[in-house]
Amino acid sequence: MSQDTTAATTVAIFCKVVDNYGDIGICWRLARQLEREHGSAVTLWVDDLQSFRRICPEVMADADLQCVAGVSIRHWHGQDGMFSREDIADIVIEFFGCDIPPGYIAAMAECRPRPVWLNLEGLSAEEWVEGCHALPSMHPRLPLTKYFFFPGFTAKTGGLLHEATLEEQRLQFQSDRAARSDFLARLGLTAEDIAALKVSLFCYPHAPVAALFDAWAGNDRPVACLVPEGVAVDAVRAFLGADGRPGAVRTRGALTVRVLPFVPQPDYDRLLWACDVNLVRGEDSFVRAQWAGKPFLWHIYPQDKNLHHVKLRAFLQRYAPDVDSMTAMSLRWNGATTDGMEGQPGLPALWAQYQADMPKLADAAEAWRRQVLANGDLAGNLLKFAGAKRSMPAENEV
Ligand code: TRH
Repeated sequence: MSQDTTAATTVAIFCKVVDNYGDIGICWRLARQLEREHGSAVTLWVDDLQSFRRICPEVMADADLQCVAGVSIRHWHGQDGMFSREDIADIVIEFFGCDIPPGYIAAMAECRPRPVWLNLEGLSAEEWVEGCHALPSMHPRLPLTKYFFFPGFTAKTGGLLHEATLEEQRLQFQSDRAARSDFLARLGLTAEDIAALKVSLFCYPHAPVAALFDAWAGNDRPVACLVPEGVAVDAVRAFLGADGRPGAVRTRGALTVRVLPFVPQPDYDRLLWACDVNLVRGEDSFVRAQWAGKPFLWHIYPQDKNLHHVKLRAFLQRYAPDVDSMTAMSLRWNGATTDGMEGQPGLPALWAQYQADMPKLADAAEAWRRQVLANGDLAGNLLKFAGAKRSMPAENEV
């Protein structure tokens, strides 16, 4: 553990990939930002380098130790028992309660001062989050305290990940028509696709994609649906009449469905900035869509007993609550309502209203971004929190 006060703060992030790309997507974004903007020396421990490689192709899937973008990446696979005091970072972050190695925890307890230990939680707009953010939890045996750090949308939470130059990059890209067209053309889009209403589609397999395709096929203006390889596989195959390989494309009525390659994380941002509407999912793409300044629809990660519908409604109550079509379309997209339920119109009518409200939703996106960023960004808030705890070591050592 670094004792020299002039040395960079060391940060260790532990990430277990539960499924998909959100776990590593969030940890990688946080790691890079801490290194680049705050000069922290970051080690990212991750158990699944294959998933990591999909969002960051520079990552080697078979290296125990590598350095990418200034971040040390360690393949985490049962290295318990090999940690000493010198290995321990000043700030230790476990993502989503991923149980860091007992040997690492034991070495943490040996350090003076003790590291600040945080459990970075999942994102929810529910009110209880404000009461739980920053709560301490004592280790049952060792003199260590772990703090819950919750991302969120209000000043009483840790905020959201947002890089310092993101807004500038987005505005530059969105105001440069040639750069946008070049980017889309490199992904295989034709001039017709670029002129159409461009929708990026990223959702879980149970989304009513086939029904939305039908609605778009009958739309009053052409729609180009851009779907990364591996997403909505069944509906895309049914629409194309073939497997959804990158480059595969088919037009029916007003709708063209085009399969894109799964792109590296920075290009995914550009895709969101270049599209007119973004259908996103999980946590990280959901947050990125909020920074894109465009209308979006969230397909939330499913939970038992439809708990995710509670989370979805909590978000919708905060985000553009006066635009009814956003709520109606979001609930339908997530199976929280069905056609005809609660007097709901069918999906084509819901979409038509949503499309008509897109200018209002673009304004709402800008207002939302300003409102949320007034609370600072997650990486900065996290360092501030850890800094305050480090200056009161006694609290950590009870
Ligand atoms: O992939 P997700 O569904 O991930 C997660 C996990 O399932 C996780 O266990 C769960 O806790 C969480 O959802 C709620 O969705 P998410 O969070 O949007 O992460 C996707 C990441 O993949 C994000 O960092 C953006 C990135 N991405 C690319 O880099 N390129 C692409 O082409 C696409 C489509 C996504």
